[in-house]
Amino acid sequence: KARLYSGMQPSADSLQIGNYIGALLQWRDLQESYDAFFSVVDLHALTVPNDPAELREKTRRTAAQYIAAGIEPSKSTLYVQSHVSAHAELAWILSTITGFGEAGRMTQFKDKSSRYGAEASSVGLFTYPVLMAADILLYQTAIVPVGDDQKQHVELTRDLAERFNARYGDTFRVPVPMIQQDTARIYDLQNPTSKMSKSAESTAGVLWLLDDPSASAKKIMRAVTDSEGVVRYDRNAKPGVSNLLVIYAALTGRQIPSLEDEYAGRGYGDFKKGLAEVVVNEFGPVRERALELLADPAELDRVLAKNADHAASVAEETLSTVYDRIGLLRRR
Ligand code: AQP
Repeated sequence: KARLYSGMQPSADSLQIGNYIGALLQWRDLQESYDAFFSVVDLHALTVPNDPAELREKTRRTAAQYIAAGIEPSKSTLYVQSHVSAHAELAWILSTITGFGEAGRMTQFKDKSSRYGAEASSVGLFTYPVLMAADILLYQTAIVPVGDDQKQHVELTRDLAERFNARYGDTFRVPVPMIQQDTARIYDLQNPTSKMSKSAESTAGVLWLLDDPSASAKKIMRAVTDSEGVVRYDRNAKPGVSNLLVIYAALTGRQIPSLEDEYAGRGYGDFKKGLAEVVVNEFGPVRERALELLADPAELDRVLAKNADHAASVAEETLSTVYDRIGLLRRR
């Protein structure tokens, strides 16, 4: 089976529905046909300020939500990034072959650093894509499922792999991004032209996986729409309604035209009620399972440790080859 790698940052207590539809649902299917590695990328989360106790809690919660959403730790390698020290080690090596200008062209850094200001932005935020390249290359990954916004980082990963291979001999597999379709992208319910995000400034338009079902239903009922009153998909003219249609279709496996037919001649109220029911039914069991897993943190930690052992054994093999190729003297 070909290798696949993906991860998510533990940047909130709960994942949001965009993470669920855009990542977890796809990962769940992909784990059947790939040798999949799914990481909770806690080292990446350190690139913005964090409270230590909260970070630990968010890391466990993120892992629990992976499992609750159907990632099976007996089938996929589900682990915490910092449990495998090779990530940080390879990131250092790769940073020495990354150009300063090259890293400076990453648009995510430009966006985030302008949000925090140059003085408040860390060097870690700048080298974030290099750590991501290490994550991917350590596992000789063939496929990287990511959102459109991460495409540039995977391109950099490919460039670094090719550069290293050319300089030191064939070492890394050059990975290919698997870009999620536009219909897998979910927007903020209150601001339907910007991507729904765990770290959004206002959470009024964010649907949390672990929220109380009635809170999610309320947010859907209050979602921004338009004055046309017709349930139809038009991403430009009707971003709010289109976003709700995409969520509805993704969670039910139905096609958008069939939903448009079902709600033809009915108001947005009916449509939102229908969607709220779908979301509550989908999230209910996921939430319950996640809370169950979190009630026994020792068992969850045991599962994560076992998976980290497997990840480490694969990663260390790559790292060891890298150290040899670049001429580090091995300790005897
Ligand atoms: N709105 C979204 N629609 C579809 N997919 C999404 N993803 C995130 N938001 C949406 C996918 O979820 C995974 C999470 O990646 P991440 O945790 O590294 O961070 P992100 O992409 O930046 O996600 P967030 O929720 O917006 O987190 P913060 O606020 O921490 O930056 C990725 O596969 C992403 O495509």
